[in-house]
Amino acid sequence: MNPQNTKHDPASLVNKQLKQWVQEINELCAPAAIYVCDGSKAEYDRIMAEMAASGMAIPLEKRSNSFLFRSDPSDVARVEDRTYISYPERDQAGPTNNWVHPDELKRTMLGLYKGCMKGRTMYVIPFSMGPVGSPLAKIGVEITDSRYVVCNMHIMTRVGTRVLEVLGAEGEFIPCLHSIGAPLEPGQQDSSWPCAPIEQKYISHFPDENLIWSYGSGYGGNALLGKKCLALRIASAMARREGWMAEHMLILRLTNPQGRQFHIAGAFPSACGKTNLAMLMPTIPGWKAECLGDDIAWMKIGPDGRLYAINPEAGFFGVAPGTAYNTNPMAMDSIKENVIFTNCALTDDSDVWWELMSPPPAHAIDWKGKDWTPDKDYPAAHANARFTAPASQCPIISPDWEKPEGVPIDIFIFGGRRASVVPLVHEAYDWDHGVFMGATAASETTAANIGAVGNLRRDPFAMLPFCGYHMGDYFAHWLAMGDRLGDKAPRIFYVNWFRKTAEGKWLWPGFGDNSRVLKWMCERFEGKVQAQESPIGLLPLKQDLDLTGLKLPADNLTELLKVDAAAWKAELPDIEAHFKKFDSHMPARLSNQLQKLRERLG
Ligand code: GTP
Ligand code: SPV
Ligand code: MN
Repeated sequence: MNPQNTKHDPASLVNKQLKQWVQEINELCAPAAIYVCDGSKAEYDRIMAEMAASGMAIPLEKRSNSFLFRSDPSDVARVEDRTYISYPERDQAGPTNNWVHPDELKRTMLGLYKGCMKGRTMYVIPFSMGPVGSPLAKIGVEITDSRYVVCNMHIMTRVGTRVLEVLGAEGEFIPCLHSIGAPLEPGQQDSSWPCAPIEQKYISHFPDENLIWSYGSGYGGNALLGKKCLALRIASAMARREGWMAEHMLILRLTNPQGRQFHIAGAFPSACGKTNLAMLMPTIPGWKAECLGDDIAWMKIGPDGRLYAINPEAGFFGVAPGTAYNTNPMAMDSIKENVIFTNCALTDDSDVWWELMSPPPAHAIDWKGKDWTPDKDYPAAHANARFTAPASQCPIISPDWEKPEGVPIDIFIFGGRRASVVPLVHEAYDWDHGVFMGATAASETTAANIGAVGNLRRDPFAMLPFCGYHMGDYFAHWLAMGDRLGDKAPRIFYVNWFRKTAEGKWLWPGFGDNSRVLKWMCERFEGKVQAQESPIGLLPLKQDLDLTGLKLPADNLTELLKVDAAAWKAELPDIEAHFKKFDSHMPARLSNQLQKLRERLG
């Protein structure tokens, strides 16, 4: 494709800052060509066809216009250890973020970027997070040398010429520089997933400049810079400055049998159930759910004083393993066509497969490209294998999912993956208590990050890896938003779908049956049902949890709703140590909540 004298030629760019930035990066990274993306289907098809021709993309006969990619085994998830929040002062990034001074970090990265795109095309991707032109939307431009990134960005964001039109000559954008860090020398054979070694990977954010520099990884949130880098890390810092919120939250609408709508936003850590809850199929009759977003919510106080949320993304980058017709049928129906699969297994009849999707095939090619049979003691798909699919393909996507002003949030849910201690659901006594619940949320680590899996860690508001400034200041921002919202603030609940028996079996069926818990929340919101006070918050009375049609052993329910005071007391030292890290940034109102919890536990 020769971009000369077309809209693909950087000379055609009218935004002065953009034109200048593209020129600078061209000189720095020395690509073989530059191509400005228009966001069209023809462009997607052409770039995908190039990847299929090179063997990087495997076309799937069973799913129209769908392709499988296998990443390098070293490049399979986000790299929290290599992710930086870079401000002039370490204290601005806080104790939960990696920090290097911007001068030093830029010096190091400029060294890596020098000539890093040799032999490759440099793509310029203008994209909008949020519906193009929405008052809540932000424009970013990603420069990348990865065609895989271009195609994923086409699905995950709104890409193209319309974005450049909105940007105009003087408009502001968030520059997002990405390179896989694998220059190609003349005659050198390319690998099927080029990337840099772990010690050269850097996912860097300069929030004071609204600037993102990513180097060395081609996977997910490391490389699709609109998602975690822009829409959470940079946006959270912008949101604090400007008085709004950028959160790691799904958004769903629930309609009760009387036709009343409830909008719910939920923050669970990575691989802890957001996509599944977002696409919930209620198992209780008469209740209807619609999906508005599965990973990120941007929220602003509207003219009526309520909190309005938009989903800044346009697609799902969802966890594949565990996704099945019996758990998440709406996700299964969203991924029938036009999908990018990464690190799934390939079946002999040219389809994808992953653990728990269906009975294992007799033979498959695993995510590393090797023969696999069910007798193997390792999975066929990587635990962080993903699908990239347009949100518009979800059968229960809300007709209002692209409403520029968003939807008013009634209920916030926090949660995580806890095999013990934390009950199925409890409600906050008030906003400060709810913020305390968010601030102390803990969860077992998952394969969404490179590192150990199953370790319990505090992951405040599911934002531990995504907060673009000092976490103590972030807590204060939550408190300040509550003060502004007053009696229009969403009600706050905490859930745990992941309780296990001593034998390691799920105590709660989860998935569609989570609608039973949401129903209780809505009835609490409407003031229809009472709740039971406990040291940790308000719990459902057993008769108020609608379990019609569910064969749940009575012992399970007792266990799921039990508050074990001794086990909670044992958590206190860890919560204290967690809060202590935030030092002078720790809001007294939350320390006060800890004191109250201690007193209630007796
Ligand atoms: P990210 O995309 O990483 O942010 O993950 P997520 O929060 O969207 O998690 P997702 O919904 O993709 O779920 C992750 C894993 O948890 C999948 O394997 C699901 O099958 C499983 N899961 C989700 N909801 C439930 C539930 O209610 N019960 C049980 N037992 N497992 C669940
Ligand atoms: C997460 O890890 O929370 C994800 C996947 O949603 S990634 O895009 O890689 O961040
Ligand atoms: Mn996520």
